[in-house]
Amino acid sequence: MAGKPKLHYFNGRGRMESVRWLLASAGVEFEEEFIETREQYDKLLQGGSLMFQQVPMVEIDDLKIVQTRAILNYIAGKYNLYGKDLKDRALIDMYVEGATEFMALIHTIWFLPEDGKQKQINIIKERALNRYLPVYEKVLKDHGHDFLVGNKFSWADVQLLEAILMVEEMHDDILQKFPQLQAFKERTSKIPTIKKFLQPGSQRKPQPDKHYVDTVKTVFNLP
Ligand code: IBG
Repeated sequence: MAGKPKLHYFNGRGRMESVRWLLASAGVEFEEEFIETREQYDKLLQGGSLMFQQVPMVEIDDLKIVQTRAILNYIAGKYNLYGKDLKDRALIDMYVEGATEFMALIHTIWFLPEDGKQKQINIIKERALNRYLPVYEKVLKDHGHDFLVGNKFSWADVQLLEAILMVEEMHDDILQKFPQLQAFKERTSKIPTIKKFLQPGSQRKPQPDKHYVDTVKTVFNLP
């Protein structure tokens, strides 16, 4: 039997956090190898397993997969979280991309100077209220199902819950005018695998702190 998937990334959210969410939601145990120093990163580069000289990289089923989207596609397909047919997949892809795009607005914030940070926090609120959250609210309201696609729990639900919890960390009342999303959050947070992931001590990463930001900057020689 193949061993547990092994995740190569920093000890922080970044581009790997959605991979952790998806594996955990699927009930898959995984190991993590954290990059803490430039030497470690150089070793990975020299080993030839980073196809585009980038992380995330995930070892799974004798593959070394890079490119976040490829990693997530593989996991979603393997664990039956990617719909029943191409039409479901098209919907899942759209909802996932929307949530990913929205979370990207949040990911960058930790690397901004203080004055840029507040501006970005305001942009995030505006985009959440006027662009992203209304989409998911409407989808759930229109079809009346518990999950976004095909009346079945999928990768799209995982990605949306991750995005909701992330934006709530900076705007805790953001769901006030979105009753469907409030109910969705309650419901999906109770799914046993997700409930476990949301508990303290899981492999879910906290909001980025100074150590994480400094590590990323040092490893990538960023100013
Ligand atoms: N298209 C790739 C993917 O989706 O996986 C991009 C991967 C990528 O940009 N990786 C960065 C990297 O390895 C680290 S994540 N850069 C080194 C290089 O030489 O390009 C960067 C990131 C963080 C936090 I940290 C939030 C978002 C991105």
